[in-house]
Amino acid sequence: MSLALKQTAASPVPGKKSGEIDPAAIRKDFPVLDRKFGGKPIVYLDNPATTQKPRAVIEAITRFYETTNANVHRGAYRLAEEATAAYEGAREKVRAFLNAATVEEIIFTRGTTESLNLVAYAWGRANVKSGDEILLTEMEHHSNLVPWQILAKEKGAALKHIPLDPDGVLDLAVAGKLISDRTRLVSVTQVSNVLGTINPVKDIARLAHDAGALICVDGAQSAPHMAVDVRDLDCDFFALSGHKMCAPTGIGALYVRKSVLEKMPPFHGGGDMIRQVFLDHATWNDLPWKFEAGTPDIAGAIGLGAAIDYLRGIGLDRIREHEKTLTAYALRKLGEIPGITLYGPPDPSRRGGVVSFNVDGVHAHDLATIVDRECAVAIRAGHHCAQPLMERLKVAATARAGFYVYNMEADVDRLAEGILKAKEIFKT
Ligand code: 7TS
Repeated sequence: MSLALKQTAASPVPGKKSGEIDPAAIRKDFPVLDRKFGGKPIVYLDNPATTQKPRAVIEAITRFYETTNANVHRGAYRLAEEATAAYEGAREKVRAFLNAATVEEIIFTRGTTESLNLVAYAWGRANVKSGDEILLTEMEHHSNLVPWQILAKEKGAALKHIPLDPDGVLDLAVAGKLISDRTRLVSVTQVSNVLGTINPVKDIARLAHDAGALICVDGAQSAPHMAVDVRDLDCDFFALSGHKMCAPTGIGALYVRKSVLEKMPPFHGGGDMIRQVFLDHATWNDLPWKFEAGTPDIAGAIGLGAAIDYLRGIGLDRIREHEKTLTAYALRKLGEIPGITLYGPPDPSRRGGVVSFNVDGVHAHDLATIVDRECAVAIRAGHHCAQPLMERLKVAATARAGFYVYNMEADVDRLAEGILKAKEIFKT
């Protein structure tokens, strides 16, 4: 039975916070999902790359430009005061979304990549020295690998990596051995964008802190899909991208524990991040603005605030449950296809809504092209910006489907149909 049909008199409407969500109703909130290709409504499964935007977010951005547009933190006039209040209001929404203690701990960035680079540059340059170690994992996205490689090279520090077991789960026994008094930072993704693995960040944070190291969490694939509580996780840094959680591209956030942030030098220099500037030196603005040089993406931040309202309106726990059910269905349904290899933990409760796969005799890129052309299904194929993980899996590429609030079992069925079509074309 498709999830869309599970809506009964007792079932909640999308805005209510208990029970199953109704993806067919939610789908109507997303104008782009009205698009048809070859007469078929698009099935959008490239959500780990970026999600679609609900009308509420699009309208919040339009409303800002139509009614409130002005630069922030500088105007004496009412329009600018309103723009500043809307921008800072969005920061409060991010704080509440992550359950951070104070808005001083929330820095707006362009996304996860910039957030992690901020940590590597501002915190890393001040705190990592020759002989120190940074501990990562074998499943990281390039944006949680390359900034640390640059830092380690500059400082003469060493990088270590927590290995994966054959199911694509981090080996914590080895992690415990890799952490030492030389470890300055452990930086790990909460959910893998390829394997879907949910990592035990809280346990890793404890290991890191016990060794006197800090922990940085790449939340690009977790924050959109499950409730995140940075205080419960006890992490020092948490990075997210707005565009993967219904907000526009170009906006994201970085949470930094206040006691850590207070000791960090700035990232970028320029307007807004200063208190006073002299010809030869400057003093810094209060937190968090010390870390936000120049005119920020004001409309983007407001869009992110609207996206958070939208997601919290549905309920993050319900989103997680929906994706767990859908992932279990996808693992079953796709698993029936002869010649398919599914990657990541077999247990759906240990993974987010991401399913990577390969089919014998069909290259992942051909699969992605055929499921689109034949069935209007949008999936990604490639290395997913995780080349070391591809190396570990001994593949050049995978095809990947990733689910969100508007996906349903019928979408998985259409994907399976497309894969069978590809097998037919390639005669495998
Ligand atoms: N970390 C993880 C785990 C990611 O999945 C991504 C993007 C990033 C960081 C970078 O995010 P950005 O918003 O700064 O680009 N992942 C993907 C993906 O899987 N396909 O396209 C982008």
